[in-house]
Amino acid sequence: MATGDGTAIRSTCPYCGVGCGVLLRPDGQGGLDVTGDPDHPANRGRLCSKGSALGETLGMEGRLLTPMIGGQPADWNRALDTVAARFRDAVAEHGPDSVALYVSGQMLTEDYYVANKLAKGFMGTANIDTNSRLCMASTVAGHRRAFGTDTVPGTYEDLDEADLVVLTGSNLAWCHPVLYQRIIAARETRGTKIVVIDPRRTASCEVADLHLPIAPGADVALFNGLLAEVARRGLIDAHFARNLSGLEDTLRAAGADDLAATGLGEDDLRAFFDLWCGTEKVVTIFSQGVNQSSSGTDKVNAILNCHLATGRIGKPGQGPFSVTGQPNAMGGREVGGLANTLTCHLDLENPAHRATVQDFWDAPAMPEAAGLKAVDLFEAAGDGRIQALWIIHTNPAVTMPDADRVRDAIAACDFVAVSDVTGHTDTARLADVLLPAAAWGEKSGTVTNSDRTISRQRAAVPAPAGCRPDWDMLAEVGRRMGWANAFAYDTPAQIFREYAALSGAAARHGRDFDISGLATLTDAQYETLSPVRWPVSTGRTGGRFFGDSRFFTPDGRGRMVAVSARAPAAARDDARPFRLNTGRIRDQWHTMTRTAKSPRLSSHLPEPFLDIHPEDAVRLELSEAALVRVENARGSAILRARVTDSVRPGQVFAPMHWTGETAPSARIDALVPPVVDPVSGQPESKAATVSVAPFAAAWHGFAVSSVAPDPRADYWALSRSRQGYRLELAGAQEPADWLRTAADLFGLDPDKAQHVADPARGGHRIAFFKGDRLLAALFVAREPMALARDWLATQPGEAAPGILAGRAPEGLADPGPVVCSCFSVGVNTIVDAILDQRLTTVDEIGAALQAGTNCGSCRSELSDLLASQYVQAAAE
Ligand SMILES: Nc1nc2c(c(=O)[nH]1)N[C@H]1C(S)=C(S)[C@@H](COP(=O)(O)OP(=O)(O)OC[C@H]3O[C@@H](n4cnc5c(=O)[nH]c(N)nc54)[C@H](O)[C@@H]3O)O[C@H]1N2
Ligand SMILES: Nc1nc2c(c(=O)[nH]1)N[C@H]1C(S)=C(S)[C@@H](COP(=O)(O)OP(=O)(O)OC[C@H]3O[C@@H](n4cnc5c(=O)[nH]c(N)nc54)[C@H](O)[C@@H]3O)O[C@H]1N2
Ligand code: SF4
Ligand SMILES: [Mo]
Repeated sequence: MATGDGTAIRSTCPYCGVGCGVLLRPDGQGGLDVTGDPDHPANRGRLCSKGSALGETLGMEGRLLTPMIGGQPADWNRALDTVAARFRDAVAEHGPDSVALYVSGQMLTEDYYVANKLAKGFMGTANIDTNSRLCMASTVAGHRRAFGTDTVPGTYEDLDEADLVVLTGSNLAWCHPVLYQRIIAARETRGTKIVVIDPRRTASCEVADLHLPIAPGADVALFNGLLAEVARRGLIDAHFARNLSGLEDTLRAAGADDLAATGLGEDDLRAFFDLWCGTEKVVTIFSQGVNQSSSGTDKVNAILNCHLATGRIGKPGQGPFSVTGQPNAMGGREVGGLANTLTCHLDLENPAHRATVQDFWDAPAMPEAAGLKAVDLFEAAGDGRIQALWIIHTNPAVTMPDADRVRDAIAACDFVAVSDVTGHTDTARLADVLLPAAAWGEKSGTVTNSDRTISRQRAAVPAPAGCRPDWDMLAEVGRRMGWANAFAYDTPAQIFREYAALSGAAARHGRDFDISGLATLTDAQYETLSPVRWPVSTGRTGGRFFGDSRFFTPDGRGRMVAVSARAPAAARDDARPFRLNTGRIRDQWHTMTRTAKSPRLSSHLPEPFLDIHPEDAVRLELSEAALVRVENARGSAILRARVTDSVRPGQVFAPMHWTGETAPSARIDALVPPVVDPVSGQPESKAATVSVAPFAAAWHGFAVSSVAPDPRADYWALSRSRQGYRLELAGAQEPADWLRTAADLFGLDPDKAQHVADPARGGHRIAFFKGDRLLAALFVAREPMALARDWLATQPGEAAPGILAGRAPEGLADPGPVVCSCFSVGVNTIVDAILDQRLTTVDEIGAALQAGTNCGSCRSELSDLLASQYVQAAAE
């Protein structure tokens, strides 16, 4: 839909589950200008650093533009026929459970609906699972246990209206930045208190009134302790509790748990209990620190128990709030995209529910039991039980636990099709058939965000000739497998109408998900559909659930679930003394296939790292900026150590983003064991155990280049810069000939290079020029080097006579790593301004440098800089 001025198209950001509205304006060069949509209820015009940089990620570089079969370009007909034939043959020879789909919470609802209909209704297998298994499965299971359905009770307005917001297992400041900004705004107007429960001190702690550095995995113990305290203080809502089952048992179990497991001090616990018990309007936000755990479902129920017992649910400013990660994680749950769910929040195991769906689809076959969940699914792909696998919109060779084994399993599987926008992923490189997908900005459909708001994604530029939307490929394969009528879709609007109509039929079973009010949208109405919160039926639109204490369980009562704390599955011991926590950084999205294209986003944290406590660093004798080897029985990684007291002694943290394409030694899921929660099947991605030791590097290198380098070294990490690429390198053995090595690295002529060597210190500085313009430069030393990296990264393409000095010429400062991505303001620039202009607040920094004045994602880092000892000391 175009906006009032007729030039912008309204759409939704393709990253996180906040679901911010964006305005897209073609920039006249094939790209798009992307700004926040002031009219979207999720963001009211705001965007975070990732949303603001969308325009930089849409170029054709790296795009997959034609189908490939066995590594050779092929036409669409052959590619789709091949997929259909391989699936048909496998089903015919080995039965429906010999095939599987592995899909994604980033697919549009229309894509997801068709995938699920194809697998469950027509191929006849429930072997369709999604990366939401790694993300939301524990919440889904917890909601279903407590409410009878997977229902998010509240809305974003609750965040504006709460007096206390508890973030547990959520780094909202970096992962849902626009929601975080909403809470900060509420804090400014109504004084909302913020509590963060996280083993690490994260950016979200910056403005928190209280940070509880909980022992990894101990959320059940903490919320059980809270529930016992609620009971002790007489805060059980007796009226509400009449409609709850299991209260007594749950209170007993809660009372029996030991708060010592939380590792928290008396004062912290008391402060938290006082705040929670003393504040009626409390929202408890939870995310992956809760879900990605071998007790994830119990953690979810421990949180829900506290809200149910106090009746603080489904009322303005009150409720448990699971924030969804991916843009359509919620939509995927609605269509029943998991191996153990059925569409429209119906139950796969319920015969009446199945019959409704089967009749509606006129489906030949419906599985009666859950299919293989992600971890089991890839195991089956590796051992021959799955003969044909289709992976869509996800990169499991990187993001699944035990990732090296998953990579082997994909390689071993008889037939693997992969649909992606690029062929350069660890997963796509293993595909037998590669299907080029139309990307965000080129395709249309709907997504549902964390608060049940359905928004349109709209095409603003045409897809490249060789690319097709995911729903279209799925429907093509459905038709080619013999189900011409069931998959006769020409537009996403048709699919959406069918789905909305099915939700009406499903609602007859007394379920929550009903969007039948949208079943008769015309194409034109679908085109102009404004964001709308479900349910959308004749009975009601939007709103909250459960404030009236009516639930979707068979007896209509909410269920308190008795839970007891369990430690993470992997135990620490002398061989693996560190607990490895993993997660996200502010400016990268998962496996970086899109965000890493943006130089701005790439310069925030350009290298994979391991956060480790100073005491541990001393014990391990880690030197400044050392590389470390992190290891366990599953795998091994080499990462840059960052010594910081944001993690506790004995705990380390590494980001999940780096891959075979960007830093092959930093595939962190190679170290995550495939241990899952027994109820949800969600892997424990945050509590592996590992050893950490210095990596004995004989040399360290740093390179900048305008041509794509081809690194071969024990350690390397590649990122984009405005002028091309920057690269960190290290190796255990020094090559014999550095000039040759540099020439091979860049694919350039060694005769055209300048080479300065310092044999005593193992130093080499090698630069390649074309005319007087720098093409590439490599700096090598025995120790990690202090170079003006961010300035050097600006030099390729420039006349750079003094480049080999490795530092910016007099008068030209090195800006340092980018802190504010929106205005590209580096840390050195900020520190200089703080000192020179005696700035004391984040707003003053904004006034001086613009930093932090657009999306606000960096404000917590700015206040960190203001408080940093270095700046304090220099100012004195
Ligand atoms: N920048 C950025 N934003 C994103 C994404 C991205 O890739 N990049 N991905 C999106 C997706 S799909 C998701 S699912 C969300 C995830 O959003 P979050 O869940 O907020 O992100 P994570 O960094 O995975 O983990 C959150 C925190 O859990 C903490 N934690 C670890 N163990 C425990 C524990 O036992 N208890 C508690 N209480 N906390 C623990 C970690 O230290 C970490 O700070 O982010 C979404 N937003
Ligand atoms: N250790 C550890 N592991 C984790 C996590 C963690 O916290 N720690 N978090 C887990 C969580 S919560 C999640 S959600 C997963 C995410 O993990 P993944 O989903 O595997 O990661 P992405 O990089 O988002 O993969 C999306 C893929 O889709 C491609 N793509 C982009 N647009 C399109 C399109 O329009 N169509 C198609 N067909 N493809 C497209 C991208 O190029 C990319 O290859 O990782 C999980 N793994
Ligand atoms: S918070 Fe950022 S990443 Fe998430 S939807 Fe909004 S702009 Fe996109
Ligand atoms: Mo996620």
